[in-house]
Amino acid sequence: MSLVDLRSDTVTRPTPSMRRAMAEAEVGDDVYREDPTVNRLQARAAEIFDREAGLFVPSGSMGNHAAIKVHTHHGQEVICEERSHIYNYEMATMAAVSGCLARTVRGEDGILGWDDIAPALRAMTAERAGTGLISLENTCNIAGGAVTPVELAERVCDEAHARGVPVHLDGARIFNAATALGCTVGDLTRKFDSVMFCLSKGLGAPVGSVLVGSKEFIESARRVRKMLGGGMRQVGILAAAGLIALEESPARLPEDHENAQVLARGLAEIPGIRLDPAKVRTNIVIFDVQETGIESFEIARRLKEKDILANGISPATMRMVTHRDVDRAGCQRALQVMEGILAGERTRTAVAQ
Ligand code: TLP
Repeated sequence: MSLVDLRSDTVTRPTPSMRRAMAEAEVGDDVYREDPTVNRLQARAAEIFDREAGLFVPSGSMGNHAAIKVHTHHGQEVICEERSHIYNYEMATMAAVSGCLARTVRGEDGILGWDDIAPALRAMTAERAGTGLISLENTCNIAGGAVTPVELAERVCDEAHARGVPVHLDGARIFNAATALGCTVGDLTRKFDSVMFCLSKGLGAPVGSVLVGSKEFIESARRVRKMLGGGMRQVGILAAAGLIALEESPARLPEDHENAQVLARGLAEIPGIRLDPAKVRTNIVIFDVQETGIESFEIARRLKEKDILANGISPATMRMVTHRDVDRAGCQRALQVMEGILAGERTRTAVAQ
């Protein structure tokens, strides 16, 4: 039986049409801006997001780093959600590369509104370097793919701009957010100063992310990309897959969201697992396993023995992510295996008592 890989939506393999486009891609040296396929991808991304320019970057992390570096200067603070990717999973780059301090704030379900952010703002004074940037994440990964609504994001941008503070969006999964809200990514991101979105998550490309913003911002981000070692050469072979991901994949995201619902409803019925399926609106399911009596990492190990891959994200919580390479039957099999493992554990503990 084949492996059901629910560790992340980053695990998808390129489709036959992506591989064909990669093989046939027209290429040039992108550091000289001469790769026609990269140029097409950047222009198309800018058009979809209604921005002046786009920049192809090797990873979401590099897109976020470039944005933070351009928007801030050393010693400033970056306001972000406590569970955000830029704070927890990017090798402290905001400190190491941009010299910034994260000022974290907890938002209900990972969603930051202006009322959460306002108390964390710091003006520049004799003792304080001040807030250089606010960064939102939509969907919020570790809060279970939570979706920030348009009005909430726009108010954050308006209030921040009124105070001269730029706002960046880590939109690694912004197409999932737009799918859940039934709007376009343009509608959802119009007021942000910069947006990073990933081609290599729900959209299924093998590599790459795009940063979009004003011409001036993208020019600066291009220099930071080079500084970080992200100046690539005949990279049209990757951009070609990215273009297909961008054009074809958003339409199939509802399927991933429905599969995540199937997982969420099934998991919620298993004794010891806690989650609210109503809160699962996109492709990420985060659940609490504390009452099962087994740590998440051990559950992940036992799942793997049965060809189901999922990640523990803390001893008490696990994550399952749906994507193009896992279907409904795979999700159902994951549920059966999970049920079996936990039922076996309950019997074992009952016998031992
Ligand atoms: N997320 C990965 C892991 O790093 C946790 C995953 O499997 O979900 N922003 C957000 C919200 C992300 O979830 C990720 C990756 C990134 C940025 C970084 O993207 P990459 O991995 O391309 O650097």
